[in-house]
Amino acid sequence: RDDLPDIRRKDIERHKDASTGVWMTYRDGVYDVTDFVAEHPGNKKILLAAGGAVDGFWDFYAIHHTPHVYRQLEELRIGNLHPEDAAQTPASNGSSSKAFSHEPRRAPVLQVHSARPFNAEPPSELLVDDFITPTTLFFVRNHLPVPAMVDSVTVDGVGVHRPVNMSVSEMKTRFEVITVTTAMQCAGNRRQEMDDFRSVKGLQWGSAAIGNAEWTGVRLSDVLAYAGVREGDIEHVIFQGGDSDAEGTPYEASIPAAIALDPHRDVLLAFEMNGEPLTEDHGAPCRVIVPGFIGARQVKWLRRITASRAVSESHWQRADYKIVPDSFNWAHDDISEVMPIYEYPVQSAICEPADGSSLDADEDTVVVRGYSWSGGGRGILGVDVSVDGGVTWRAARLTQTPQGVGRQWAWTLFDVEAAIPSDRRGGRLDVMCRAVDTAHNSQPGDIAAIWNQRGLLHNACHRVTVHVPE
Ligand code: HEM
Ligand code: MTE
Ligand code: MO
Repeated sequence: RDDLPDIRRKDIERHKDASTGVWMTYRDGVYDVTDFVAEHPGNKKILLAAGGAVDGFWDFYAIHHTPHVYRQLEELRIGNLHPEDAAQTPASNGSSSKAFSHEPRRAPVLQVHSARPFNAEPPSELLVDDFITPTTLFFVRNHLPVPAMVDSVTVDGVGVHRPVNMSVSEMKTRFEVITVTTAMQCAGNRRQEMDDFRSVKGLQWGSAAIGNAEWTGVRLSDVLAYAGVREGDIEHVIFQGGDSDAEGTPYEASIPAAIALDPHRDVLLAFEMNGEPLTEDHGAPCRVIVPGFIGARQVKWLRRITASRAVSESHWQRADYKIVPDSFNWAHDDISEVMPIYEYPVQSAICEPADGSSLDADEDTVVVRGYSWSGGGRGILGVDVSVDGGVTWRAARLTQTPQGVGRQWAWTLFDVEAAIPSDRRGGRLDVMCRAVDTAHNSQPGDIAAIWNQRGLLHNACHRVTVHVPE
């Protein structure tokens, strides 16, 4: 960046607020983040680094160490840190090694989007080999470092007559233990495709930030009834995780009380995944499972359940996991007024063939396989597949397990074998899929209609291109 001026540290220190503009450094770059502050996905935390270096903060908030964030940062560059000052800036404050001391071993097969905190998804071709996703292949989405294990969950808040503080073994003896098969999908699944269309802010998830598992635990509705909580007294139930940020603020999310108290919604305090105790990455020893909701509400490392009249105060409930349209102005509009996302809409994606792959020369058909799912317990009625870019469609064969009306929590896998049109030899096939759920909702045809600033709920028709040999 030879074209940019050298700037002294003492000049940068004078730019700490809106009146002077907000400047920060990263390594030897100087950035003017004045306009970016309001729309920063991590909220006002960014101001902790106002007039100084972000390097030490990013040791802990290491989610920033991605090419995607570096690219956004470079767009804000105004200069280079003067070489004499650069020599004196400590590169790191070492806070990361302590915070990340509980990270478990992970399967090498996962494709890592952020190493600290750990965020990774399996290769999508492997995702649909099994109806039940093996735990080692299940995507991991951690906002914060994995916490030390603590085996105790408390229940408190409005209307709680009998405060509860129990371990997993006490849960098992006091309440009925049930197993529910449900898919879980991150609201950021398929964000990368939306980013390709037009830039969005967030981790660049492919289409495998989803999995389908068997979760064993006790009903939240039983636990709340035991504590004395009654419908009518409260509006929301807040879940607090054991993981917390650099200032000690824990991960938290909430769900509407009507969902939490309804036994038919199968909301669980789960301690097993696929018949084994929860692993560290998936929330050991106990997490919340809210079938049909986005992953963000399904709090891992559960420590505390609070019956409440209001939604959780957390950043992830109030300022993130919301659909922020193009027209939203971060400086003037109030993000806390925007409806939080709970249920996921209808989704499907092709896992095989992989995008950009080549078919075998001697094949005259192509096998297309993938997953489909809808939130809110809506099942999948059908999945149509096109191999000619959406001109003609055929129904795929479905693999699903019946779970009852309004409780179709598990995903539906699909497959179809289609003839390769002879005019495609030596060219490309444009493969698409489109699911319809039991409420007859279908997926939008194009990304433009649903594009949003944080790249959430990307459920437009999935499309892959494959090469056909001569
Ligand atoms: C989240 C960019 C500075 C704290 C994010 C995300 C982006 C971003 C793109 C979204 C990540 C995701 O959801 O996947 C930037 C840029 C910065 C900056 C371009 C330029 C200076 C900072 C600083 C701090 C900070 C200095 C702290 C002192 C956070 C936090 C989150 C976040 C706490 C939320 C993480 C989460 O949801 O788990 N930032 N950031 N950021 N950022 Fe920054
Ligand atoms: N719970 C806590 N305590 N901390 C987190 O960072 N991430 C949430 C949710 N629960 C998270 C959490 C998000 S955004 C998702 S998508 C799911 O966990 C992912 O669950 P998994 O990592 O078991 O796949
Ligand atoms: Mo998520």
